[in-house]
Amino acid sequence: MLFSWHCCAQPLVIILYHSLTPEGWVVCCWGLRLLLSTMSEHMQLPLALCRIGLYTCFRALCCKGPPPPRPEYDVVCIGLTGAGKTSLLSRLCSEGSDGIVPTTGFSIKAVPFTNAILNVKELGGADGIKKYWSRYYQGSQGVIFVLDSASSDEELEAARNELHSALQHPQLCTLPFLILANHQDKPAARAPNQIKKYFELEPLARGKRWILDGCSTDNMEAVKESFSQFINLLEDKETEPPARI
Ligand SMILES: Nc1nc2c(ncn2[C@@H]2O[C@H](COP(=O)(O)OP(=O)(O)OP(=O)(O)O)[C@@H](O)[C@H]2O)c(=O)[nH]1
Ligand SMILES: [Mg+2]
Repeated sequence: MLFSWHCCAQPLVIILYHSLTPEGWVVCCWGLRLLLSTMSEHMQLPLALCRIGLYTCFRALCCKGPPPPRPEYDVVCIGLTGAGKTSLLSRLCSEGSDGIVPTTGFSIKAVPFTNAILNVKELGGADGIKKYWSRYYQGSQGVIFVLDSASSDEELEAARNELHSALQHPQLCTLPFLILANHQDKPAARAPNQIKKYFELEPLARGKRWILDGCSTDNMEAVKESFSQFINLLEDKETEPPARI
């Protein structure tokens, strides 16, 4: 190939150089220009496609905008002292559970989930604090009620009364409820179905958005699943699906 180019083209150029008149050179240049423009016309479509492809790749790699913001919901978390509110919320925030002390007053945590962020206001459950719960209900979009499924009958009765008050409170009665029957890892724990019966939730639950799930700090995957269903209820807003207890 190289040999034939040297053999044929080089002498041709030399002959042309020596023999062509100025007019001949003009004709040669014109022919070359025509050849190049014809080539560039044929190349325009593939070049345009390449440009579009490169631009799309560049956009995909470099100009990826921020993900859409997750919706945030303000929810209140109540339940008797020792029910496990702080423990569950701390674990959901990937914080250690060492050194958890009873909540005095209230504490607020932003708990992140894949599709939403819950701004949870936990109200301490000690006797001296419970009476002020209702002062912190305003602005809530949902309620988390945590109870100790292994507590004494007397404590369970107290939890039942608190839940009933919350369900009937004017600022909470229309909101979705997530009821967590915690401490399920303990041998004395009552099953979620027993609690549902004992708490007489069916008559109050009709037509409302409720979830009652058993849980424990030992199985946070199940807790996350309960929260994910609770978030679905929060997202549904006024389109109330049937109660799930
Ligand atoms: N075995 C067991 N212990 C738990 C569970 N959840 C919480 N606890 C323990 O129960 C105790 C009280 O937990 P907290 O998270 O402080 O309870 P709380 O509801 O926040 O209590 P207040 O802040 O006083 O209203 C702690 O010693 C926890 O380790 C659980 O699911 N199983
Ligand atoms: Mg607490």
